[in-house]
Amino acid sequence: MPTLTYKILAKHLVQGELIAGKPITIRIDQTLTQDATGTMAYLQLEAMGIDKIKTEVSVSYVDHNTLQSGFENADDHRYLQSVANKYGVIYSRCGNGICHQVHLERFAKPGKTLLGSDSHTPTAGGMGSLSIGAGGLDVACAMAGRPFALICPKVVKVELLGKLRHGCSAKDIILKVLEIMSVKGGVGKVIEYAGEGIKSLSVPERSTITNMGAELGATTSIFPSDENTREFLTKQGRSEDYVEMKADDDAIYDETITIDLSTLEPLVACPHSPDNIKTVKELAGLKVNQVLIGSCTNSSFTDLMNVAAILKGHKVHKDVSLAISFGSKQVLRMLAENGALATIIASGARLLEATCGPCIGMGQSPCSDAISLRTFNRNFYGRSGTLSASIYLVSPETAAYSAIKGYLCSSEEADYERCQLPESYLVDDEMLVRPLCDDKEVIYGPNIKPFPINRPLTETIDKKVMIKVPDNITTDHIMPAGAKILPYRSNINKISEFCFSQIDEGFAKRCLNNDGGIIIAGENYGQGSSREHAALAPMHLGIKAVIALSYARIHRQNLINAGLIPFVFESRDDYEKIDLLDELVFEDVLELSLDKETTVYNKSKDYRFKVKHNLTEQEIIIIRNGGLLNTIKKEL
Ligand code: MIC
Ligand code: SF4
Repeated sequence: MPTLTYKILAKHLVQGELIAGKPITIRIDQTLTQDATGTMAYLQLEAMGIDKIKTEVSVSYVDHNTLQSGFENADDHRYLQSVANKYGVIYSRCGNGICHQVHLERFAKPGKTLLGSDSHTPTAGGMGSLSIGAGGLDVACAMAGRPFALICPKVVKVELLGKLRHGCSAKDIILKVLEIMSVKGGVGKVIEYAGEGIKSLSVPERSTITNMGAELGATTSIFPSDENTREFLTKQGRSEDYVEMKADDDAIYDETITIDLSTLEPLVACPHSPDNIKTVKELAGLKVNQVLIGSCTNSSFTDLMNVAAILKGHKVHKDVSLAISFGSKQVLRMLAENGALATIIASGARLLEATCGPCIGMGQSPCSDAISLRTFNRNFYGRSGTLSASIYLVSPETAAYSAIKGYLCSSEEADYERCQLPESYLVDDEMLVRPLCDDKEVIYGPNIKPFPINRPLTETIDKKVMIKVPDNITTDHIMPAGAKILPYRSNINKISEFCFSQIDEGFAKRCLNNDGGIIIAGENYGQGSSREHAALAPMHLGIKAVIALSYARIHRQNLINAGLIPFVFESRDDYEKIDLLDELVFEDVLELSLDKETTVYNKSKDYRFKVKHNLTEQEIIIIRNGGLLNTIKKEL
């Protein structure tokens, strides 16, 4: 009776019972890191004192911090290459492609577990791999051979029926799921796709869906592996990696959602949330300034062939800047060789590297008040680098057709044939550097600072509220990215200056003037990325605890790993009553135990309220030690 998720979990279970809601640990077969989270992860790995990684495959990708307007990013790349060589990690050179796209093409395997220091690691779920995003420290631990701790998830079945109509695509399916479930609907759940409808979806299309499943807050999303998976792997020259993986026919799910693909129409996620869904028709005619195609969601060979087919014989509208980034060197080279790239160039599109690029604000910030259509997965406030811009998320087909027209319009009207998988993919692994594990030194640059370590919990917390934020605050609000800030990812002292800067410029200074404090937040605090920096920077600024109505999974774990307690309010009333700079005393925080709540005294307003912590036994130990790295060092 097991679901596909529970079959893979059972095979990898190290501790605990497979009962939804209970803590478990699982063995990790593969890991991936990218450069913006990777430097921290490898500094942490170095601190663990192992000789060589213990996973089947670990790959270090360089795809985020690729704009080199100073020495910092290039120094990070050099460090990553040298440390990968030492510990046995494969290094994917800058230009080889976006981590998730390359991992899908070259490494992901059905039935395996993959842990990645990037929230879109579930991309490989399109292949039938149980792929989970986590903070860099958790990934470092997995590389060192430690099992990964998680809460055993509930499983939601999304049953797909029918076939997509002309002009619709996989992106419209995940936008529909987001409309149904919302950005917090997936917390504590794995989304498992099933039904007749999946037969018409190729692995890259399935991966668009599992990729953007991260925006549901889900632990991960997964498709079964079947003949389409075999076809993709065979065309990638990896037929031996195929195994069939599927749920039992009588599998029992916690929830079921049914979507008839033939009823879908092109959809769009409106500012500033991926679940703010409308139909393209509802917004048709909206004048567009910028169109960006690419990112780990929509940059496969088939996606870009569909784009080329729509652009063929047309010019990009004179008022629109269309820029395209390619998922991988494989995709780019195949388009170059089959002529599609020439079509794209002829249309007037701007060509970008095979990297994340504008998705993480590395260039292409749009003009003031711009309307920007993107095939990406996130349209969080400020992420584009232009605070006044409005970002709309659409399929590659809608994006390409709208770029020609100059306004948002439905790709149902575009004249093109949906592209099928190629005869075979062009396999060239030359940009994957195999590690020699020799004695070559690890090279650090001057911007690479040691990993910050918290202190064990020894005092009662008596601090002021440094910021109070509403529901659905993203890690992009907490620790913004973009070309100006990302070069400091290896330097927590420097990057901390930018903490919350897009919504509260005075936050960092206020923390320094008050010797740290407390963060007050609403529901789904820390949704979005896996960046540990959203926990490390507040910790560095002296934040001792967060009290929120609820948390996103990865951010909650990153807070605990950094030694910060993610307290939970018992009611929204308690949240409402607190104001900026209120002084809060956590009276029995030193007695942290599984069943105990903590009483908080609001000294400024003279009343008490209770907060929960929902920590597991192991998490309590981590908090007491001042974080996961301290705990591991103690164990060693
Ligand atoms: C993102 O899409 O937000 C990122 C940039 O890929 C992050 C990782 C990071 O902040 O480095 C993610 O998704 O985890
Ligand atoms: Fe890169 Fe964007 Fe994907 Fe994050 S979401 S991994 S920034 S392409």
